[in-house]
Amino acid sequence: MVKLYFSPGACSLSPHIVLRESGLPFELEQVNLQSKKLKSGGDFLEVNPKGQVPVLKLDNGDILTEGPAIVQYIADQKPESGLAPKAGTIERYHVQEWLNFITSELHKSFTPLFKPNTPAEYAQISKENLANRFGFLDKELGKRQYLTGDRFTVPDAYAFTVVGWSKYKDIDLARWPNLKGYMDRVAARPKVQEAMKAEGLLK
Ligand SMILES: N[C@@H](CCC(=O)N[C@@H](CS)C(=O)NCC(=O)O)C(=O)O
Repeated sequence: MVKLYFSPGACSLSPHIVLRESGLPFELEQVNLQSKKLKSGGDFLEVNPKGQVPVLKLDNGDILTEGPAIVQYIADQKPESGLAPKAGTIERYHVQEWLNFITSELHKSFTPLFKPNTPAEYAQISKENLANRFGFLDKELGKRQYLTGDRFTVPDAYAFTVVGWSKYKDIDLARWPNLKGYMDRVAARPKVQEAMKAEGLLK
C-alpha cells in the first residue's frame, strides 16, 4: 500500500484528495513541519531530505516527492478514474500546464505569506501577484466547470488546496465570483470532504 506523508492543510492535501478520488488504497503518516519529526516517531528528513511534504512512499519502498509528480503518479495507477488523461496526449500536456502554473505562480506566491520574517512590502507584492493570477483563473473558470474541462482532474485538487489558503490571509474570494463558485463546487465533492475531515479541517 502507498503511504502519503502529509501535514494538515498543507499542499499535501492535494495528493490526499487525489488518492481518495482515485480509490487507490493508501495510508497516511503525519509530519510536523517545524520539528521535521513524524507523528509516529522518527526523523522526516530521513524520508525526504528536502524536509517538505508531500511525499509518497510507493509499494516497493521508492520515494516520490513534488506534488505535481505525485498526483500524476496516483492518477496513472487508476487510469479509469479519469483524473489525468493518457500520457502523451495534448490533454495530458494541458494538465501539466495547469500543474506548473499552480506550483510556480500560486503555491510559491503564498509561501512568503506564511513566513514570519517576510517584510510587509514583500508580502504586499505577493498578494498583488496572487490577485492578478486569481483574475486570470476567474476568467478561465467562467468558461468551464473545472480547470481542464467539465470533469475534475488532478490540477483541480492542487488549485483547490492552494487557493483555499486565501482564508488564512484575508484574501476575499468574493472579488472573483467564478473562482469562488469553483471553490464551492470542489469543496462539495464527497472525497474532498472526506480528505478535509481526515486532516481535521472540517468537523
Ligand atoms: N516543490 C514542492 C514544495 C512543497 C512545499 O512547499 N511544501 C511545504 C508545505 S505546503 C512544506 O513542506 N514546507 C516546509 C518547509 O519547506 O520546511 C512541491 O511542489 O511539492
